[in-house]
Amino acid sequence: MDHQTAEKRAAELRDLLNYYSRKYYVDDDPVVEDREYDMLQRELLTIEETYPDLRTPDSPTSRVGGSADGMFESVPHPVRMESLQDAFSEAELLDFDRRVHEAVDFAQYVVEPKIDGLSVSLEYENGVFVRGSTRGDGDVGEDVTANLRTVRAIPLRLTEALPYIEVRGEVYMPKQAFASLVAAQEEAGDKPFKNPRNAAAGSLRQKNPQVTASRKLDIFVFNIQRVEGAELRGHKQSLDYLRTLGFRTIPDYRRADTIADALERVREIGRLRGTLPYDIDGAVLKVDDFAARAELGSTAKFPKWAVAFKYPPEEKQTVLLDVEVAVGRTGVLTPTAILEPVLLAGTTVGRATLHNQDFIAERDIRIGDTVTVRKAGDIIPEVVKVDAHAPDSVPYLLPRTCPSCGAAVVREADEAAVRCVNPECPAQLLRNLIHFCSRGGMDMEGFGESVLEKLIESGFLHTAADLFRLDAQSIQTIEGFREKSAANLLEAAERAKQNGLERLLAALGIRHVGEKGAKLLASHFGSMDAIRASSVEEIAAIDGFGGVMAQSVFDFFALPETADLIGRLRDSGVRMTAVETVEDHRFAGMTFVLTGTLPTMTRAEASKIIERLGGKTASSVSKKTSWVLAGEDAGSKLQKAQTLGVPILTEEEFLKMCD
Ligand code: 0OX
Repeated sequence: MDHQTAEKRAAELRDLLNYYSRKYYVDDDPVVEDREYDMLQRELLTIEETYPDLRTPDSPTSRVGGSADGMFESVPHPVRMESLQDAFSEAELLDFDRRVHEAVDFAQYVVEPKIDGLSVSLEYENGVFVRGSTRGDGDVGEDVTANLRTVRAIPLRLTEALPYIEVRGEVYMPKQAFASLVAAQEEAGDKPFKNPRNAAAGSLRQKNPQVTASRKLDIFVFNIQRVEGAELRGHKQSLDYLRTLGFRTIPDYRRADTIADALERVREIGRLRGTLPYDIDGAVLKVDDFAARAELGSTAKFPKWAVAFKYPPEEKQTVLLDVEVAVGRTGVLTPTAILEPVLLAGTTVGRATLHNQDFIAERDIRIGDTVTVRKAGDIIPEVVKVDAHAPDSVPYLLPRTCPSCGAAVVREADEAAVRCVNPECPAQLLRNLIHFCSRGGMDMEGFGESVLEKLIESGFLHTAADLFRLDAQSIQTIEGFREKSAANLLEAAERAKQNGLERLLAALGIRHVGEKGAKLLASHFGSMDAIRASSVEEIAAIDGFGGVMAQSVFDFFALPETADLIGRLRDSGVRMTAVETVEDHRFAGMTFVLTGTLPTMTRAEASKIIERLGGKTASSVSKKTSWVLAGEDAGSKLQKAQTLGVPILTEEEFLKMCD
């Protein structure tokens, strides 16, 4: 890879990894599998090793663990808590073995499971537990002694009054405890933890130790960081010793004399993975002999005497009990597999997407089949393959009629999807109206799915235009609606009439046209009539519009149903022209990036001002950025702006520019 390509890719990887880790640590909403994250991180590391000048202070590779946010005291780790280098294939384990044997003549390994929890250090003085801390960045962690005391498996007094010992272990939440916790959180209407590791981390970082105590955390200890009063020569020996001291040690550690034995053991742990009562995400190979370890030493990040083999995402076998077919907003029939529930990657899975008819046909998925399921991105379950057909089963075909309205469905030549094209199909109408009223559309508060469903059922809504013709009396015939709640709905509808062209276009749900497309159309044409009178070429000429989008807009407006709907909306008093937002054009052609917390306004408010003055906002800093508007705690974007020489504004300076 040449320098220029590497630079571009490194920037991409940094943005991506920062986004993923923010979703994971801050939003508690992981969006990719850990494996994917690890692989991307490794790609970035390789680039940075090849081109050290591309290393930036904000690189996700410069941080190995979570960050301390002041809730707990900092604890420096006298012995660094190193992390493990990852291997994703057996070939990489063979490479590891080769490197080990280049450095030392003789090496035996210990293989142990890699527990998916969080690493902690436990310190004992004269055999008494005195301090427990999180790993943090490996050098400094957080003092969570009070919370760790509540973990029953942590001995508060050892069987021997050693002057000093510091051990390292993995705190985790057993799958069963996780399932009960999630059930309780759902019951209470709280946002449930995504996986046992998040749950363990969240439970350990509690202000109130009683909360931690209620969470049924457990621990496996796997290393002696430092000891006074004992002489140990190898890993296996030290794990045996830890046991005699009263620690719950990492389960099933075994010695492997050769790399072949070690690989066999790694495979075996992989096979056992689904049956274990806790989550593991890999197996660890460690050189047993401490003298050999000392000879091998460490890199800046990892010990050279250990490696973690990461297993691919967990898969499980189950039975496909039924196929449920739903009708989406565009009339597409979407099949979902109803499964015999299985525990997969920490959660119980009872449904999985089947995508479309082609997906089903390619795998010949039939009702009653034994199938293998996996979580794509460890989040959305998916049927991977059929393991055995049910006796007397027949290939599954999506229904030929719409499950909602009974009209015949069609399949267009170049599409995988089967659609109901009946414009009056209630399922489609419901999906359409949900979108129409949503935040991204007309933003009509109160018009959620269940309200719309009831209004459709009662026969008050046949098209979106009917939303603006509702009256208090009809609404009140619906259960749960009184004078006040009916008035609120009417008020929301009344307000929405003045939204303007941009929102209306976004609400109409034209294929390939989202909020951004709607904005471009509205500011280019200014009125619904102007759009309807335009040709495909005119639409395609809008900066930011592609041919497919333009054709889709044109086709939408050519439909007689569209003309009819627009006419009805207009008659209902819905505004059909753009709300003029650009007051002057002083920021025309300029792109702003906003970062950090501004003193007096939100970033959304600042964005509105920029747009009103003809400017644009972007989410990442590049050479093309005109200005970076930075508030307090601005992070990597500010650094990037400084590196690239992009001018930086305070809110005060910005407001001066806007008068
Ligand atoms: C685990 C685990 C983590 C000791 C020196 C480098 C890494 N999650 O189960 N870490 C280690 O080893 C440390 N072993 C483990 N089993």
